[in-house]
Amino acid sequence: MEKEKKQELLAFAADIRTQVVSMISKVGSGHVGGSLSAADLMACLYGGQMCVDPKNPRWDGRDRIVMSKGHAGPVMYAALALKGFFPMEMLNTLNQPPTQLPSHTDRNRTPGVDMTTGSLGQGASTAAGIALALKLSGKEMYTYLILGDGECQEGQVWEAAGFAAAQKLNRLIAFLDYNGKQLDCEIAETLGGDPAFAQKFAAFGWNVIDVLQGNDVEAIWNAIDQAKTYSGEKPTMVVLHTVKGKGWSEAETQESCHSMSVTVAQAAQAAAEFAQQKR
Ligand SMILES: Cc1ncc(C[n+]2csc(CCOP(=O)(O)OP(=O)(O)O)c2C)c(N)n1
Ligand SMILES: [Mg+2]
Repeated sequence: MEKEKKQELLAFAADIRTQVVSMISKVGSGHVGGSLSAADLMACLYGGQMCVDPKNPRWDGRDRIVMSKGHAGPVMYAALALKGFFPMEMLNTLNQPPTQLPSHTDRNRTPGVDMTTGSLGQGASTAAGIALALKLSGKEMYTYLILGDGECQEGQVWEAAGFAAAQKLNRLIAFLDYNGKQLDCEIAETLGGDPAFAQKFAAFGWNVIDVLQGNDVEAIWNAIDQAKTYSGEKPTMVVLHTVKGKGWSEAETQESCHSMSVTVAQAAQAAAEFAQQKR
């Protein structure tokens, strides 16, 4: 990756993180952890990998995106606002009715959001449906799906995984935000050890790319390139080994940063930390 491109993505990821914590501080609390763990992925998707038009969010030729872990709405809103889908000031309205930015992503409210999510597991099925519809129409666009690791305890994820493989949805590119934590405990605790996500998706007939540095923009970018150059018929799962709350020491070190209260003063302190991460 060119040095300038990496620099640009690092800056974008830091700006996304700054906006996530800032918007949550305006409402007082929210889903910090799972938003920050996915910030680098958002930077890569909206920083060039995904084909979208901020001035025409429903453009038919766009790639589609389903944030199945819908509670991470803030990280998507930050990326969308920074890309110009809507004014930055709108971020201050997060989760305060009649906002266009509900805590969980909603396709009927927010420009750039393709699917309503929040009930974990459902986005896997809707993304498979979107990818199938595009394929049946002979269209070349990609469908991107973002899943949580706790979310993968929903049986629906595996129903969709089998369906997507059976339908040969090779333009469905999914990401598993494997941050090791769910709402109130560790994944290993719930599943009794190593959940072996890469092996499980491979067994369900997916092309799997395991990214050990799941918060490294260059590693994520390269994985997406690899997914796009894959010429087989399988859907692709990119397993991103991430850190919940990544980038903000206060969140990373909390016992649970899944949903946490954030003051305006804390947001300013977090912004200073993120500013250091721009290079
Ligand atoms: C069907 C369903 N059950 C429970 C919840 C409540 N819930 C919201 S987030 C969450 C934990 C999700 O953990 P994970 O998928 O690992 O997300 P992340 O760590 O990325 O925040 C739970 C249980 C929900 N939204 N939907
Ligand atoms: Mg998790």
